[in-house]
Amino acid sequence: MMLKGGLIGCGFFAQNQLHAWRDLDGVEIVAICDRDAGRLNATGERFGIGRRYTDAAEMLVNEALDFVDIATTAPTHRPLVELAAAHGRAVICQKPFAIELGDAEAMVAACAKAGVPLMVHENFRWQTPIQAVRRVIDEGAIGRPFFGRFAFRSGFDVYSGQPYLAEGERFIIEDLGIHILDIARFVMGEASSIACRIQRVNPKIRGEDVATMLLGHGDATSVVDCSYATKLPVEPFPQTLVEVDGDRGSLRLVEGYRLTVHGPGGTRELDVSPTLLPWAERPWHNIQESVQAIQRHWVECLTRGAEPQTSGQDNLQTLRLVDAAYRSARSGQVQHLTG
Ligand code: NAD
Ligand code: 89V
Repeated sequence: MMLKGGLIGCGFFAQNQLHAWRDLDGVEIVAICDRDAGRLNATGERFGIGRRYTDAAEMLVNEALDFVDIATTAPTHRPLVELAAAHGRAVICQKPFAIELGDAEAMVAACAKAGVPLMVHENFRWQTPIQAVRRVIDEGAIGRPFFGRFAFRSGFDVYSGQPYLAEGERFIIEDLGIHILDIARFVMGEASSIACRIQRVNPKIRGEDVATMLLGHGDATSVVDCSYATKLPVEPFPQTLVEVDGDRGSLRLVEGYRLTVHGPGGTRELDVSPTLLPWAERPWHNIQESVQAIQRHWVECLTRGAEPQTSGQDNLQTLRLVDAAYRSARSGQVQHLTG
């Protein structure tokens, strides 16, 4: 069966999603939409997609879609997700799913009421090195994790490709920390508390570009630290470096996609480099490969009727951490999560 999708938002990141869709079996993007006709047509020409709309509502009325892929920025997510749900279409929505938790809860409720699957495009956990870390833990190679560190420290210029990142009152937790918090949940399990400090080092941007967070995951602890103000001799963008200590060993994922696993059986060095897909470019290839992986997961879930890993419901928990991190940074108090 060939699933038919319609993509809304033909901007910077959607190009990766369209490349990935084109290379996946069993799925085809049959229509695209952007309210900017120039971007719409340039993207349509690039990917050979003739059915083009500047109005999402019109696309939903005219096209027989199995799903809608929303690749716009957060302020438009809720109206677009609700539109897709009202038409009974399955939905993928880019991160950040919402800025306000209430909007995220409303989207989850709208899709549940319409009986349509909803997945947040939270792709960082699908990166090859992160999957390798989780596999090592699942195999029991280091025993029960009691400490984790998830570090994304970089000086890469993200602002030229995504100018809006420099303009918002909030920046690094909302845009990037959200991925790293999701990785911490994926590796260490659900978090029950968070404390956070933020800094703005780059005076040319509006929001915070450094965030340091301490999480409790039951008995285990993790540190999630993010920075776009870190100048290093070798620029690691977009790698998340990981340390996990378990009661029988440890793992270290270091720059250059090298994973060292130490346990009762000895020490192993693994190369966990992402594949450079034919359409990808360094250093983005790590993220680009994860886009293909999460979209493959979506096709498998829709085909089997299974719940995607990063369903809307699941992503509420990551968003609660983001929200609590900002509250902690404001108040100086540890925030405890429920639910
Ligand atoms: P962008 O501004 O380059 O593109 C968004 C596009 O959506 C624009 O072309 C705009 O005209 C269009 N649009 C907005 N509202 C619309 C509407 N109602 N109907 C039709 N078109 C509409 O943004 P971007 O940098 O591509 O980011 C998009 C999203 O992707 C953001 O939420 C961002 O956080 C996310 N993102 C995710 C990753 C990742 O690894 N998952 C990486 C980068 C960006
Ligand atoms: O993945 C993202 O959401 C991007 C970036 C890696 C630049 O932070 O915005």
